[in-house]
Amino acid sequence: MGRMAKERADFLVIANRLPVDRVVHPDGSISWRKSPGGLVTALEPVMKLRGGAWIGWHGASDEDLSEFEHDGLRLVPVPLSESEVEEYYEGFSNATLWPLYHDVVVTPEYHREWWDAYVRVNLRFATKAAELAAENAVVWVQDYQLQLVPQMLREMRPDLRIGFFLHIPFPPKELFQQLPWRRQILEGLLGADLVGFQMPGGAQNFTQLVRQRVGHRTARDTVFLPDGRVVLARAYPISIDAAGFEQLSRTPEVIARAQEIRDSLGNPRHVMIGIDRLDYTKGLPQRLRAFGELISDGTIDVDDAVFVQVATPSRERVMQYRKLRDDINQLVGRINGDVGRIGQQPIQYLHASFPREEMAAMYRAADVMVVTPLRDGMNLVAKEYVATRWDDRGALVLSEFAGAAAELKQAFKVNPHDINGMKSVMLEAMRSNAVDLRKRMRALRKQVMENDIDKWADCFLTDLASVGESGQSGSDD
Ligand code: GDG
Repeated sequence: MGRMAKERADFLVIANRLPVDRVVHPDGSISWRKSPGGLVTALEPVMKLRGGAWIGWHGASDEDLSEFEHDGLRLVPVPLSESEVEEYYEGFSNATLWPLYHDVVVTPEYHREWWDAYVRVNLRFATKAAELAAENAVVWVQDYQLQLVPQMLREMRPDLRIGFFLHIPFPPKELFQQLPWRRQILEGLLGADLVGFQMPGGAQNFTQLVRQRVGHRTARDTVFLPDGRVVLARAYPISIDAAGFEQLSRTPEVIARAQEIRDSLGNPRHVMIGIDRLDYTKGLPQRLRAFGELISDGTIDVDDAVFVQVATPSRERVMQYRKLRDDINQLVGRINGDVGRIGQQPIQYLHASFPREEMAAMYRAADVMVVTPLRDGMNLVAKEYVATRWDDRGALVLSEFAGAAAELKQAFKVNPHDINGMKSVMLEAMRSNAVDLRKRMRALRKQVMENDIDKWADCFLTDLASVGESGQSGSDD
């Protein structure tokens, strides 16, 4: 085989970001570090297992890098200009689509220049993939930033098998229809052979919109295109490398560090922990208010409980995220000021990101893990917590509005909009007896350990390989 042919890939993942962040050391040298966030957590083990190449932006603007290897992964950077970062990434992706797809938790902004940049950048990703993909390769496009890529790529390379997976919720039609470019997005996604969603509801929203807005015939999870091609729309609830996470949490270093964390908190009766990207979808203010009120109204004593909230810095140049950061600072300051005592800050707030080992130690240190998004595609933090509880101890408080709630049935469920409800469920989780907690945790662990990320990828890729084969053409709904 010639050199060119060898460089082409049979399996390609395309995501907005490469799975690494650049670190500049004091001596000026640079290295790359795995970046936090759900998509990376999920796909990194898949890529390590299957090989192939990962196409994505490397995180800095106005810089054209050639491909490189990191930790066994073949990484292919796509450049973005400063204005594209503003208009395609911070603008259309994170100030239009992100809030629209998360139930308009904040108001989405619609700007035509942002859309133009979104089209331009999607075309750049598609072109790069078209160059790199071997004949008949499998290309797996990821997430809301790249919804036009499937169609663009199919036009350039009809030989490819194209899958798409949306990591965030796909909204109901009442919301999606706000989008001035709704039809283009639907048609963009229909370029894929298989469109994957976290939840069955997302897949149904999509096929319904395709029927109504694009006018294609659909039957259950199948869309029939006029040219005879079929597209499947199905749910694949994403997961984690559950065994790997459990293994990490069993190491003597992590176990010792978990104890050290509890000691440094003064060994209170209840250690509650929240870990999230600092995002307005994650319901941080609501849970901190609920916890603060439990102390201020005397239900729990400030000596008995500590809430550690880790908020990983995220999208810091987007206005809504800066505002959220200020709001949380203020809220934490107010609660600690109102109910704290000397040496007793009931909320320990950390605006920082941590290595995986430290995350595992925090999960091990938490009696109660509090996960209360207002809307979340899945939520991997909830699953990671469960994976580290190999002694069947600990309690998970989980929002009904996280995709994970459908699978993690034995969690303590909350409606994050209902502060009183949240207070009583948090209290129930704190006060439950060991037998009840163990029963719940066993069931949660069975679910998470049996449905890991390998299974998720296998299901998706097996279905992707078989789209269009006989047996899938159903009748009209
Ligand atoms: C999107 C969807 C969906 C966080 N801080 C640090 C860190 N993390 C890791 C966690 C976890 C991941 O980031 C966060 O994943 P989530 O699923 O909770 O949330 P999103 O980032 O919003 O992910 C979500 C996901 O995609 C996958 O499809 O579940 O619904 O919104 O793995 O551990 N990791 C490290 N340091 C940190 O400080 N090392």
